Amino acid sequence: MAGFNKMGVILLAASLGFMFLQLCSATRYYDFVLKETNFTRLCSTKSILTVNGSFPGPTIKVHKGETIYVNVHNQGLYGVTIHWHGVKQPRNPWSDGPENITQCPIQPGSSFTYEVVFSNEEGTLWWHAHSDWTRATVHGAIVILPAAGTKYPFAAPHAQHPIILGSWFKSDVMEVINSALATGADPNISDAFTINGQPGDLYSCSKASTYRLKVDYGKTYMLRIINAIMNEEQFFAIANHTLTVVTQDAAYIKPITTSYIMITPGQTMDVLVTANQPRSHYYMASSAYADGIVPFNNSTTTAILQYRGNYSTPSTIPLPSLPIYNDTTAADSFTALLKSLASKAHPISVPTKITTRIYMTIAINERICPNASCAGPDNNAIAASLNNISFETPSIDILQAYYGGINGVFEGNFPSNPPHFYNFTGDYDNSTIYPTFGAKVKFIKYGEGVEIVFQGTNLIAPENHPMHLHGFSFYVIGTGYGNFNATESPKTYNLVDPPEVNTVGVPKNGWTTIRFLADNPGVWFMHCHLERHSSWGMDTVIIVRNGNTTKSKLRPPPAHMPPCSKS
Ligand SMILES: *[C@@H]1O[C@H](CO)[C@@H](O)[C@H](O)[C@H]1NC(C)=O
Ligand SMILES: *[C@@H]1O[C@H](CO)[C@@H](O)[C@H](O)[C@H]1NC(C)=O
Ligand SMILES: *[C@@H]1O[C@H](CO)[C@@H](O)[C@H](O)[C@H]1NC(C)=O
Ligand SMILES: *[C@@H]1O[C@H](CO)[C@@H](O)[C@H](O)[C@H]1NC(C)=O
Ligand SMILES: *[C@@H]1O[C@H](CO)[C@@H](O)[C@H](O)[C@H]1NC(C)=O
Ligand SMILES: *[C@@H]1O[C@H](CO)[C@@H](O)[C@H](O)[C@H]1NC(C)=O
Ligand SMILES: *[C@@H]1O[C@H](CO)[C@@H](O)[C@H](O)[C@H]1NC(C)=O
Ligand SMILES: *[C@@H]1O[C@H](CO)[C@@H](O)[C@H](O)[C@H]1NC(C)=O
Ligand SMILES: *[C@@H]1O[C@H](CO)[C@@H](O)[C@H](O)[C@H]1NC(C)=O
Ligand SMILES: *[C@@H]1O[C@H](CO)[C@@H](O)[C@H](O)[C@H]1NC(C)=O
Ligand SMILES: *[C@@H]1O[C@H](CO)[C@@H](O)[C@H](O)[C@H]1NC(C)=O
Ligand SMILES: *[C@@H]1O[C@H](CO)[C@@H](O)[C@H](O)[C@H]1NC(C)=O
Ligand SMILES: [Cu+2]
Repeated sequence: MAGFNKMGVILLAASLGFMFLQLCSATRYYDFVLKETNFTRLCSTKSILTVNGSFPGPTIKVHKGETIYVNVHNQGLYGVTIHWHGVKQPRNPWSDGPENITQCPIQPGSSFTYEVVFSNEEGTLWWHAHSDWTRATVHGAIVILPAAGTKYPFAAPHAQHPIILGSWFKSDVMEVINSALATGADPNISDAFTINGQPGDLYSCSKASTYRLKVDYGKTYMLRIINAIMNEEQFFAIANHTLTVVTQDAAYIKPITTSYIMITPGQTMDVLVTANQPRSHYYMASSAYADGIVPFNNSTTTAILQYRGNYSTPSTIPLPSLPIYNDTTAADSFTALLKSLASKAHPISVPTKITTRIYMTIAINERICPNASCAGPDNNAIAASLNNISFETPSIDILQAYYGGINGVFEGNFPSNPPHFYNFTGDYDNSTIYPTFGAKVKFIKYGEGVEIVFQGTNLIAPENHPMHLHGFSFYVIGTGYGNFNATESPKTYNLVDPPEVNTVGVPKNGWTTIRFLADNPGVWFMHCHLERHSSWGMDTVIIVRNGNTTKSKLRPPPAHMPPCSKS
């Protein structure tokens, strides 16, 4: 230490501090390179669109309230956009992402920088492509740590790992959706589910690459679970281990101790797991919760929770017992446990003054096919709708059209009620089989207290629909089976500690009520997160108008939004 004088130590400390600052600011900029990459799964190799050649893509890590910039370079074969799922992006829909809703696609050979503005989110969210079905392979985790100087509302875990549930299709996903839309039939189902990109031991040719999570006995781990699956809700469990769920959709909940979870596409949950079992290997596993009549892949994806230490490799690995695919009781009894933490440090604020009420039916429909030549029901094409309007995506983004006053891109007449009332969950009402089509949006004034009742219907193929809203989180204040009853149903509302989420599963032939304050001016997509339903038109757009102060007005657009192609 002879050479070290006091000044040297100070200089060293100063330069370390400088390096630290540089590292911190460096993490605020990300480059995403979209490109085709070959992957081998289920005994065959195919090219998929990826970010930086990885599936799932890179993890983004921020602290609560930060802003990051992500420069997306498209070296792929077609136009793509990226969405920051669950990030509210106050006043900044320009960087929200859904194709032709808030921007036109980033064309091959060009790039676009997203400014991703975090506010009160804390926990786990995710990013994914929002163009056709590209999100199947273009997605990754967003980890949002507590702000500097604040803590988790529970003992900090020893380590944390994203656990991303995905779908794997042997064929090209764009062909899967394009051929389904061309024939009017259901799209082909996926060939496997994956955990962190790997199908796991129960699928052929997959054993060598199964994802392994190595743990030390006695330590507690946080699994940041993301359902990035295209079309199926999931049950997830770990053999012999108890799960403690502490967040949902980047908001703290009252901890739930459970042997399994049910998670819909679009949702995220942080789960604490203590490695307190004999040192060995244990499967974590996930399979579909599918309560409809549509086909799905009834297989199980696995990963291995593997204790470190000296022990002989077990000859068999225990599998958790997951509820069977149609166990609605198991799904509902888990979902019923989700309640906001609603503590002093993490308060909630459920709107009580409701000034905008929307009653919205959710349905699978038919689109009349010339000469009855389609492969869907009644030789028609399958469609889907909200309030009997099947959303048709325009070819100029709605945000640009709204901001710039371009006529003819969208209509502002999305209705606040279904076209007529009938027994939605009982009758097969022929007058609503055929929806109307168009890009109809719902305008809402800045500052309104909004309540939406989602009403499932029994048309064609009823099932649970995970409804997702961009630009907001919302409180799920009530849910039930059958038709919403304006007298009876509100008596069951929870205004004390309802969960605050960005995606909610509306039960099959049931209803769900959500509330939020319309405090984020902009153009915000709302849609079912089952990808095939969204492709069929189970979508709409909410435009929250500007308020009367600078802080309640939309920001101006960034300099270079991707241009819309002239066609
Ligand atoms: C992606 O790859 C590019 C270059 O190939 C690199 O500069 C960038 O840091 C990578 N991004 C991430 C998030 O890893
Ligand atoms: C993927 O593999 C195919 C067939 O082996 C090959 O022709 C192609 O160049 C590969 N693509 C990439 C991006 O490596
Ligand atoms: C869909 O599945 C059918 C039957 O297995 C197959 O013939 C067809 O090629 C598949 N289509 C796509 C786009 O994968
Ligand atoms: C896991 O639990 C099962 C059922 O309770 C038990 O039979 C088995 O011994 C446990 N496995 C290990 C490795 O502890
Ligand atoms: C589901 O996945 C398994 C395993 O990959 C596969 O063998 C099967 O063909 C898939 N399809 C169906 C309809 O189950
Ligand atoms: C799905 O698999 C379970 C076993 O895991 C089985 O009991 C059930 O019958 C299967 N259902 C269908 C529709 O294949
Ligand atoms: C769930 O599916 C199984 C087999 O696929 C069947 O035996 C059982 O009756 C079904 N349960 C319900 C509630 O539909
Ligand atoms: C978006 O608009 C472009 C033209 O600007 C069009 O090529 C593309 O198909 C549209 N995307 C969707 C999902 O409609
Ligand atoms: C609606 O239909 C369901 C299923 O057939 C039935 O149980 C229910 O009683 C009906 N409700 C009304 C109000 O008729
Ligand atoms: C209603 O639609 C169903 C399915 O297309 C058809 O079978 C039935 O005959 C129709 N009923 C009436 C009254 O049109
Ligand atoms: C501005 O808007 C708020 C509601 O967001 C309203 O309470 C207030 O009266 C408005 N002020 C003016 C000057 O219009
Ligand atoms: C709502 O429930 C009340 C009973 O409290 C019943 O009288 C009324 O008919 C129901 N309304 C509808 C639309 O089913
Ligand atoms: Cu749906």
